Amino acid sequence: MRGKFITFEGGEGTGKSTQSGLLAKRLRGFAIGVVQTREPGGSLGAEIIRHVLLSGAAKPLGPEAEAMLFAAARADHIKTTITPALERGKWVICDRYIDSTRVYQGAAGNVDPRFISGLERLIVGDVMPDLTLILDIDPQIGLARAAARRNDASVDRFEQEKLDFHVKLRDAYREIAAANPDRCVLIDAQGTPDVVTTAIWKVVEKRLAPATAPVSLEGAAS
Ligand code: Z5A
Repeated sequence: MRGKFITFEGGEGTGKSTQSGLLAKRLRGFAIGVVQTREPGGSLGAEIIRHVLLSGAAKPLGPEAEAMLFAAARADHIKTTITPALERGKWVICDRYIDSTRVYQGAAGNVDPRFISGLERLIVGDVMPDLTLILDIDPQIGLARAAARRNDASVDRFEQEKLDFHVKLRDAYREIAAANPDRCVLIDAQGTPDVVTTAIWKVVEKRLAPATAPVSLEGAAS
């Protein structure tokens, strides 16, 4: 039986990585096999492309080219990580996926939505998330969290963008949540990590019923 596919989305510092890890741990407690992954990245080829994108090396090529590079990374990630895991009955938790392209390259980067949806049709097909948790936060708080975590390390390609770019991201994520209520749930990410974890768990329990999932024969730790 195919596993479930959960994606986390949101702007900078919303707590996606923190909450992905906590959800993976909780699901493993139900003997569900979980693969925790991220985009861009999550496979050998995609991690190479991640470096090109986040270093800013591809920025001069323009947002369409960046969208194609994110799509190329996604193609490898789907083929080598996501699909095989789902077919083995694992639950896949992915930090960012298609909505990041829609929002960063589309809404904030002004790439034509037809271009984005064309790439999506070609690359993603029916490998769509069962549930997308969109962590929502005032961008100033998110950027401050990301800066505090980074300490003195240099900012990446997208963290360098100005505040109005991050406000556009938030608005676009909210629009996606409103337009796709069957797949997406907006989560208030401003509370403490515990409060956010509780809100997420309520949604996962209600929508995906992990307590009734088949026990993984391959072991829950993988
Ligand atoms: N991108 C794109 O443009 N197009 C695409 O198609 C895809 C991606 C797939 C990937 O960056 C970049 O690629 C991303 C979009 C673009 N833009 N940027 N920059 P990344 O993978 O390096 O990082 P990220 O995805 O943006 O994550 P993040 O912003 O760095 O963080 P986060 O995962 O959302 O949050 P976190 O690491 O869990 O938490 C951040 C800090 O806050 C940390 O110190 C936590 O301990 C703290 N934290 C977490 N939760 C809380 C709460 N609730 N309260 C207080 N503090 C908290």
